Amino acid sequence: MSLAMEITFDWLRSNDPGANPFNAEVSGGAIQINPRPDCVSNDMCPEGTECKGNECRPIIDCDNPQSGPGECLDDRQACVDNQCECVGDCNLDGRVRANEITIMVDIINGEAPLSACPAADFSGDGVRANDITIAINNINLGCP
Ligand SMILES: [Ca+2]
Repeated sequence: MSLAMEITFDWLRSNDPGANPFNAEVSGGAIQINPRPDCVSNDMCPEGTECKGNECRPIIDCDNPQSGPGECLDDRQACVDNQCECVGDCNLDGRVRANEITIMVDIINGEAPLSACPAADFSGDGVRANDITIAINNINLGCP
């Protein structure tokens, strides 16, 4: 018995952006996952991607600060200025570092404004402990 399955790239893109966080290609009935291209600047990246954390990552638009969970990747991006950004990446350089966790804790404690780390708030409900958990995941897994 054989099982055939067809998934088109467009379907992956349009219905579930989280399903295609990598550089995926569909050909000959197989999905091939390619590493993202390395880069040091945006002009090295294909259309629709930008250089962040030394790799070309997809640019994903989003509607408002509450839309990170529905419109961005892997439940690990926040919507900042209508673009999906890695939760906890305060300086938007594509990586979360320990000092950025400290900034998030300062925001929770009221010792820093949200503007110190706009990507701290995953779901637009204020910075909370669950946002710290996501940011630590982004340290461990790398930004989506
Ligand atoms: Ca960062």
